[in-house]
Amino acid sequence: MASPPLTLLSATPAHVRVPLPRPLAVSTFRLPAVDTCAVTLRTREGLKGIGWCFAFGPERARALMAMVRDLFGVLIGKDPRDAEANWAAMRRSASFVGREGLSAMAIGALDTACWDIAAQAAGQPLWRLLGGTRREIPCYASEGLWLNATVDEIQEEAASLKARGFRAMKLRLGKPALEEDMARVRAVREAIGADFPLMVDANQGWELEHARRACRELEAGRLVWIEEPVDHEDIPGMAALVKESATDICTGETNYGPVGLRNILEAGGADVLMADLERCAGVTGWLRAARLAGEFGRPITPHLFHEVSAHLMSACPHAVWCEHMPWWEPILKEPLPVRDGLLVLPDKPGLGIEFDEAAIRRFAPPAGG
Ligand code: SMN
Ligand code: MG
Repeated sequence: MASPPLTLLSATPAHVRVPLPRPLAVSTFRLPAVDTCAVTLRTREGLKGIGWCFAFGPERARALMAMVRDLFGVLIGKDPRDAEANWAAMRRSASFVGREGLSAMAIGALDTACWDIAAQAAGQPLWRLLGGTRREIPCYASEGLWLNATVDEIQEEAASLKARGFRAMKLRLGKPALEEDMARVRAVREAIGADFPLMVDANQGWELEHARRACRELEAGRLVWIEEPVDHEDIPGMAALVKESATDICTGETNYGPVGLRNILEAGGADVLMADLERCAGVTGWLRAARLAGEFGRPITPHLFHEVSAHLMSACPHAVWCEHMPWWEPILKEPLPVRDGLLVLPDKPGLGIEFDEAAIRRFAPPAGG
């Protein structure tokens, strides 16, 4: 029996300036708050789905809102379950201004909200709709160990993340002197022990020759991976490091799917491919990236958005280590729980999360501000 139709009726984007516990810094940028465009999609039949995207700064969040409104013009009246066709139509429509950048991010939020609705309509959590089998997803703590914290502070933070039950964590590197970075790795290792899984992220802050030296010296740190050692467009540089480094190189979060990620894989520019939900233009694009990584025999790991990414990992046996970044918990009714260091996927249909509308209003920046 054919399932009854679903018809997309409206998209409501909201600008939310989500506060951070404290301003953070990595080697290449600072972030005082997370300017987010939170999107709610509604169908004529009364279903509601959510997605969100973010860019650095309030003006860019407003630009995202405009892109979401504009691209919803492609979706209105469509069935949200026609994911591939809707995704392709939105990307075609964005061709003139470019399918990457803000277009991809806006498409990502809309596509994610469509999948939320599709899974609700099927009466299944998204992970199960996608054929997922894993219910508990390994994750690493990523909120913390920032570059603007002192060595003492990161040592304390590392100990406390471990005490909270996390089974892995990520440290930001990219201080001007390599010796400073090495001291930070040693301090964290002292706090968590030699065998505890530890990733590092240089956030594209190194020149290639510096990265070469760093990769050699960091071998002693027994790291899970070294992330974005050089500029994300320097794919030959990444590929050289993949060949030379004893530690795995992880990259991809800043590159856009599907073209950008294919370029990395074809050049051998990543041991582990990191795919970002919004730069892949949502669930549809992320799953494509995962298939591509599989074809190249590479593991995939998601960037941010763990409330969505964990569902996708469930359906991808070659997906490793979900990044746990609780930035958006203040605007959600309930966080995705971490139990014994594992993200526990919900039983509820859809994504299983909802926006806290009162929080969305509370964190809305003043009009015109
Ligand atoms: C990162 C990305 C975006 C904002 C802050 C930090 C970092 C990560 O590269 O991988 O989490
Ligand atoms: Mg990173």
